[in-house]
Amino acid sequence: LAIGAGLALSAATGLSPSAQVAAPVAAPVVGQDAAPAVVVADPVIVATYPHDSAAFTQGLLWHDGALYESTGREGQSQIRRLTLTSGLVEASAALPAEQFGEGLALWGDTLVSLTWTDKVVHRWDLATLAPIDTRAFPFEGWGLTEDGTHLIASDGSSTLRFLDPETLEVAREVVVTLGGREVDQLNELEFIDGQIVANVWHTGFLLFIDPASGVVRQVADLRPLAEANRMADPDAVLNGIAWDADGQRLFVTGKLWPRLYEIRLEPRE
Ligand code: DDQ
Ligand code: CA
Repeated sequence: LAIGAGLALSAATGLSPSAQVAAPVAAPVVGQDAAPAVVVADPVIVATYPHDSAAFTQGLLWHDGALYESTGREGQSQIRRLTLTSGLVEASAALPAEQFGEGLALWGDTLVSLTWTDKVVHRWDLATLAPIDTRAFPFEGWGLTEDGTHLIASDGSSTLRFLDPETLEVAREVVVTLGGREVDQLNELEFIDGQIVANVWHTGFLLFIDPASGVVRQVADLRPLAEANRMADPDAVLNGIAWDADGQRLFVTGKLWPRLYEIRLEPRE
């Protein structure tokens, strides 16, 4: 039984989910003794950078001194290389106009990108962004990342799929739970220090997920950033997590947000 992300978040953390999502108070769950503790963390802004406020951000990653971003919406879906400090698009490639771009991951010297409901996955040359090939994919595409062995994909449900990077076959699946309840609407992903980090669609929360069990160990409350970037367009939500492993820098942004942040997380007292 998948219940709303908001319910699971509020039950497990005592946090109301979001200004944008109703905050029902979940009934106490019986037999929660086994439910693991969830750490709540708050962001400290280390740096603020410009971000293209026309970019409907669907995927974000850092590699070798640059940000790579995939954008969505039909007719506006692109793969982009960005300069961090200026936010400028240094190179870009367009998806077919009828397609809706989604998650983005790096595999070798290729970028792999999902589409929402177009049932295809694209590969792009990392250096030139030239298209390499397009393969069939049976699932909705939301977020994408990789753990060095598999691609990891979300589809808006509580299930994450580990995919063979060459064949796209499903090697295994994990169901994400928070305080013993399934949490769905998992969207953009990033693999950070052995954990899968996901933002939950239409909330200001990041979940830090144990890839073996699906259990959420930490929730980062980025609602202040979401609030600071709230637009008239209700689709302008937190979406975009990138990790610079060498520099140990965490970047976040959102769809249509004019800003991209480097943040550090501090456990709440
Ligand atoms: N997703 O990225 C969460 C998978 C989809 C976002 C879609 C938001 C705009 C939907 C507009 C749909 C019009 C048919
Ligand atoms: Ca990412």
